[in-house]
Amino acid sequence: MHEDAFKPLRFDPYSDEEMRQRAMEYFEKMRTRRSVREFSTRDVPREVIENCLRTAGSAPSGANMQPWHFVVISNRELKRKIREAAEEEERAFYDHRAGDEWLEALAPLGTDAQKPFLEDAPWLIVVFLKKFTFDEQGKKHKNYYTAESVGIACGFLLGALHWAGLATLTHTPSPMKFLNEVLERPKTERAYMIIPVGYPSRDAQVPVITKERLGDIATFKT
Ligand code: IYR
Repeated sequence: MHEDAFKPLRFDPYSDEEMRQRAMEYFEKMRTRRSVREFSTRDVPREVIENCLRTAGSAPSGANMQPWHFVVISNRELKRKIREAAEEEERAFYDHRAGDEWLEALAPLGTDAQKPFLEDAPWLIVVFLKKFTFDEQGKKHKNYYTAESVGIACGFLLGALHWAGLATLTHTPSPMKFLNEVLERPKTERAYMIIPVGYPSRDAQVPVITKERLGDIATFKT
């Protein structure tokens, strides 16, 4: 993975006017994304998922180690197994693992231990974080800023899927160790999140939430 060579950067700036327009358009698109928990079983072409994963794979990462692996599942039996194992963890979470404060914070989302979307969504993308990379000689290399890198790749992926017109959820049953077993991934990888992908069911509902305003999330020093 040694890339010591350099090449000129191709960079074609837009005019200020185009840039203003594009920034606004992107915001208007991305602000319509919602986490969906009620999925239709309608199929999504594999090629669309593949290209969104290519976008995820283009994300920046610590020392360009690309410390991610995506397991992409449409197999019914695997989805059923994942749902079963996830619901078992979630029952423990909602019964006793989560404190009252956490449950209170979740109450407006209306979530519970039932996770039908893990079977209904046509695709599940399970994102793994690689603490180490093995080179061609089998030598183990430590990866850097893995959590940040995988988070960025997931952001790229969620953006790409939304742009393509698909619904997603960021699902993190805890703990997610069972995914290494079910999906036969090595111990050096840690399941980071499950992203169900597909169409919302016809009658899907989402909680009414608000996002903070720019002045509350950003401070400008000019
Ligand atoms: N993993 C649980 C609980 C949960 C936790 C957070 I933080 C959320 O934003 C949503 C849910 C579940 O999926 O139900």
